[in-house]
Amino acid sequence: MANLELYELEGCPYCAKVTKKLDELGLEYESHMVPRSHSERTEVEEISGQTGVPVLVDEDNGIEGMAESDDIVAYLEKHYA
Ligand SMILES: N[C@@H](CCC(=O)N[C@@H](CS)C(=O)NCC(=O)O)C(=O)O
Repeated sequence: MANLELYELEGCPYCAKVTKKLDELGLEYESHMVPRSHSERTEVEEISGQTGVPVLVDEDNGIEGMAESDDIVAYLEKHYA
Protein backbone atom coordinates (compact mmCIF):
# COMPACT_ATOMS: atom_id res chain seq x y z
CA MET A 1 0.00 0.00 0.00
CA ALA A 2 1.48 3.34 -1.06
CA ASN A 3 2.06 6.00 1.57
CA LEU A 4 1.59 9.17 -0.47
CA GLU A 5 1.07 12.78 0.58
CA LEU A 6 0.08 15.63 -1.72
CA TYR A 7 0.38 19.35 -1.02
CA GLU A 8 -2.30 21.06 -3.04
CA LEU A 9 -4.59 24.06 -3.34
CA GLU A 10 -8.33 24.18 -3.94
CA GLY A 11 -9.07 25.09 -7.56
CA CYS A 12 -5.49 24.54 -8.76
CA PRO A 13 -5.56 22.97 -12.25
CA TYR A 14 -2.05 21.53 -11.91
CA CYS A 15 -3.09 19.84 -8.67
CA ALA A 16 -6.24 18.50 -10.37
CA LYS A 17 -4.06 16.89 -13.05
CA VAL A 18 -2.19 15.01 -10.32
CA THR A 19 -5.27 14.02 -8.29
CA LYS A 20 -6.90 12.73 -11.49
CA LYS A 21 -3.90 10.47 -12.06
CA LEU A 22 -3.92 9.32 -8.43
CA ASP A 23 -7.62 8.45 -8.78
CA GLU A 24 -7.05 6.70 -12.11
CA LEU A 25 -4.38 4.53 -10.51
CA GLY A 26 -6.58 3.87 -7.45
CA LEU A 27 -3.98 5.38 -5.11
CA GLU A 28 -4.96 6.79 -1.74
CA TYR A 29 -3.08 9.80 -0.44
CA GLU A 30 -3.03 12.23 2.44
CA SER A 31 -3.97 15.71 1.28
CA HIS A 32 -2.40 18.87 2.72
CA MET A 33 -4.14 22.01 1.57
CA VAL A 34 -1.64 24.90 1.45
CA PRO A 35 -2.55 28.51 2.26
CA ARG A 36 -3.42 30.69 -0.75
CA SER A 37 -0.77 33.21 0.34
CA HIS A 38 2.71 32.22 -0.84
CA SER A 39 4.40 33.74 2.19
CA GLU A 40 2.48 31.33 4.42
CA ARG A 41 3.48 28.21 2.50
CA THR A 42 6.39 27.50 4.83
CA GLU A 43 5.91 23.72 5.05
CA VAL A 44 5.83 23.16 1.31
CA GLU A 45 8.85 25.44 0.91
CA GLU A 46 10.79 23.45 3.53
CA ILE A 47 10.23 20.13 1.80
CA SER A 48 10.51 21.20 -1.86
CA GLY A 49 12.54 24.42 -1.84
CA GLN A 50 9.79 26.39 -3.60
CA THR A 51 6.23 27.51 -2.87
CA GLY A 52 4.33 26.14 -5.87
CA VAL A 53 1.89 23.26 -5.67
CA PRO A 54 1.33 20.41 -6.35
CA VAL A 55 4.13 18.75 -4.37
CA LEU A 56 4.26 15.00 -3.82
CA VAL A 57 5.83 13.16 -0.90
CA ASP A 58 6.47 9.40 -1.18
CA GLU A 59 8.80 8.71 1.71
CA ASP A 60 8.82 4.94 1.14
CA ASN A 61 10.59 5.64 -2.16
CA GLY A 62 12.77 8.54 -0.99
CA ILE A 63 10.63 11.29 -2.54
CA GLU A 64 10.59 14.06 0.05
CA GLY A 65 9.10 16.90 -1.98
CA MET A 66 8.64 16.54 -5.74
CA ALA A 67 7.29 19.63 -7.51
CA GLU A 68 6.07 20.07 -11.13
CA SER A 69 2.81 18.35 -11.99
CA ASP A 70 4.16 16.76 -15.18
CA ASP A 71 7.06 15.21 -13.25
CA ILE A 72 4.68 13.93 -10.58
CA VAL A 73 2.31 12.37 -13.14
CA ALA A 74 5.26 10.71 -14.91
CA TYR A 75 6.59 9.44 -11.58
CA LEU A 76 3.21 7.97 -10.58
CA GLU A 77 2.82 6.25 -13.94
CA LYS A 78 6.32 4.81 -13.76
CA HIS A 79 6.09 3.53 -10.19
CA TYR A 80 2.43 2.72 -9.66
CA ALA A 81 0.78 1.98 -13.05
N1 LIG B 1 4.65 24.27 -13.48
C1 LIG B 1 3.97 24.04 -12.29
C2 LIG B 1 2.94 25.11 -12.10
C3 LIG B 1 2.26 24.99 -10.80
C4 LIG B 1 1.53 26.25 -10.41
O1 LIG B 1 1.61 27.30 -11.09
N2 LIG B 1 0.81 26.15 -9.30
C5 LIG B 1 0.18 27.30 -8.75
C6 LIG B 1 -1.18 26.97 -8.14
S1 LIG B 1 -2.33 26.48 -9.40
C7 LIG B 1 1.07 27.80 -7.67
O2 LIG B 1 1.21 27.22 -6.60
N3 LIG B 1 1.79 28.85 -8.00
C8 LIG B 1 2.70 29.42 -7.08
C9 LIG B 1 4.13 29.25 -7.44
O3 LIG B 1 4.41 28.69 -8.52
O4 LIG B 1 4.97 29.61 -6.61
C10 LIG B 1 3.36 22.64 -12.31
O5 LIG B 1 2.93 22.18 -13.39
O6 LIG B 1 3.34 22.00 -11.26
